[in-house]
Amino acid sequence: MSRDPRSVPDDEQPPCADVTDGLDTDGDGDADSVFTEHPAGDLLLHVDLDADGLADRTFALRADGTTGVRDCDDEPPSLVDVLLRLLPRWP
Ligand SMILES: [Ca+2]
Ligand SMILES: [Ca+2]
Repeated sequence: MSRDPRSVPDDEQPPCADVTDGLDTDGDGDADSVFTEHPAGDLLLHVDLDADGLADRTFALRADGTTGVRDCDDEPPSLVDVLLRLLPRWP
């Protein structure tokens, strides 16, 4: 069952997705991008630009065929948050 894309507000800021289980698009060995689906049916690509494990920018391919880019507006993570996210990747 699909939802009408018009029923979901467009001005919702995308969450800062955790990308540590995502794709390594630049081959440096660290995951940096993850795909999610918005309830309206949009396909979202969350990209971590500063390698802290949290997405900084979200690219949207919307159900109506349009595209968009948004920055994540959550508070920056604390040093402890970053270290806890990166710890599982420590050799
Ligand atoms: Ca990478
Ligand atoms: Ca980041």
